[in-house]
Amino acid sequence: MVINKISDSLCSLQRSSLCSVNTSKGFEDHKGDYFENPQQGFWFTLTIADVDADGKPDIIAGNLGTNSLVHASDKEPAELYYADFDGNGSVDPFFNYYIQGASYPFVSRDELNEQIYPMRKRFTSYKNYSNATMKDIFSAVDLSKAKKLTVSEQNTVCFMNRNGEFVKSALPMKAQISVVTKILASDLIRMEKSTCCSWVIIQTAG
Ligand SMILES: [Ca+2]
Ligand SMILES: [Ca+2]
Repeated sequence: MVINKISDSLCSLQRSSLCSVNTSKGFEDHKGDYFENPQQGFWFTLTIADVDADGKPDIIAGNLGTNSLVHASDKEPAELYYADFDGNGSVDPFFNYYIQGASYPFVSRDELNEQIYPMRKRFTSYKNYSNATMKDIFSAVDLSKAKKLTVSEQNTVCFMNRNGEFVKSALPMKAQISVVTKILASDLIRMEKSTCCSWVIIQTAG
């Protein structure tokens, strides 16, 4: 199926789903119809524009950018484990990302101890927490029971529509300096003569 009308679809901000289709049964996840691989990013905003003026709508997706302590890639994804680890009735989320080949929790020792009180006995000093990974904090059984979200793309990107399949390419470095929360796509130079999008303006969180 070739997408000619993006308005038939809903582009989602869910981390692992970028395209849901409004069907008679409700919205269904159809990303597999349009994307070669799951596109797992920190998606903050999506804009539809015919970037190459071929008559087919393309997708510009705002993301975290690369100027961040957090790094995510296919080989070293950022992960969010969440479960009620201490059984007190509230969900405990733990975000992790890779540093020099090992994935460490984002939270500080103080934040961990505040979230899960019994951890005070396990990590009695900042030093013994400094190199702790998720496997040091939680048992394999606890982690296997937890749910997990994964991010492997942090660039703000453009998905070019190639006969109904969207092919990803990262925007230039200037678009990666911070979180992209808003995107304006328009041909600001030749607006009356062409529908081609020659400019993409982004608004960053900073
Ligand atoms: Ca296009
Ligand atoms: Ca809890």
